[in-house]
Amino acid sequence: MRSIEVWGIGTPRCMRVHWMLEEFNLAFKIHPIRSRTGEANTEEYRQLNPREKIPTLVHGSFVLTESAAIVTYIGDSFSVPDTFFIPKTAEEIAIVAEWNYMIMTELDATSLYIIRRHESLKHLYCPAPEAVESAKEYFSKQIDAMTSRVNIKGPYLCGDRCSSADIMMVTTLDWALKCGIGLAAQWESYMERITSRSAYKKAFDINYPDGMKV
Ligand SMILES: N[C@@H](CCC(=O)N[C@@H](CS)C(=O)NCC(=O)O)C(=O)O
Repeated sequence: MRSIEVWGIGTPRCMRVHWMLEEFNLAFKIHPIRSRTGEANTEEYRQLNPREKIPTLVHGSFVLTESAAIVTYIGDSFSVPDTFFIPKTAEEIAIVAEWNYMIMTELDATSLYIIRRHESLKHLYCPAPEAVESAKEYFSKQIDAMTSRVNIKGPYLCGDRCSSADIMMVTTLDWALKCGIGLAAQWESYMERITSRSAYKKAFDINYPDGMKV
C-alpha cells in the first residue's frame, strides 16, 4: 500500500487535509512544519512544493499541493465511508465544485488571505487598513448571500452526509471567526453541528496542538 504523508500543520488550509484523512480513517505520517518558520523554505521541501507553501500531500510517489485539490483527491482515491458523500453525477459534482470554488476564490483568496496579508502579516506585505476593512465587508456579503442555502438540503451543504464542501466551508468559517467576522445564526448552528464530528475534533488536535491562531 502506498504511504500517505502530510506536510504542514497550524493553518486552516492544512486542517482541511488532516480532517479529510480522518474522515476516511486513513493512517498518515505528519511532517509538522509551519508557515513562516523557515521550515517550508528548505531544498527538501521545495522539491515537493516549489512555492514553499503548506499543505502538501505525498501519496507514494504522487505529490499534490493546494488544499482543495488534495481534499478532492482523497475523496476520489480511497474507499468512501458510509458517513461521507462523494458526488457521482455531473450535477452532484458541479454543486460540490460550486461550493468549493466559491469558498476558495471568494472567501479564502479574495477575503481572508487579504486580511491576513495586510493585518497580521503587514510587516511583510505592507499595512492596508482600508483593504482589510473592505475584505471583511466582502466576506460578509458573500457568506450572507449564501445563508438561504444552508440547512436546506439537510444538515450538510450537499444533503444528509458530510462532503468536501463542508470541510472547505467549516475550516474557512473557523478562520473568519478568528478574524472577528460575525456569522448569521444559521451558519453558527451549522458550524456547531459539523464541528461535533469526531474526525473534525481529531484533526483539530493534530493541526492546532497549541490552539488555533491566525
Ligand atoms: N491556495 C493554497 C494556499 C496555501 C498557502 O498560502 N499556505 C500558507 C499557510 S496557510 C503558506 O504556506 N504561507 C507561506 C508563504 O506564503 O510563504 C492552499 O489552499 O493550499
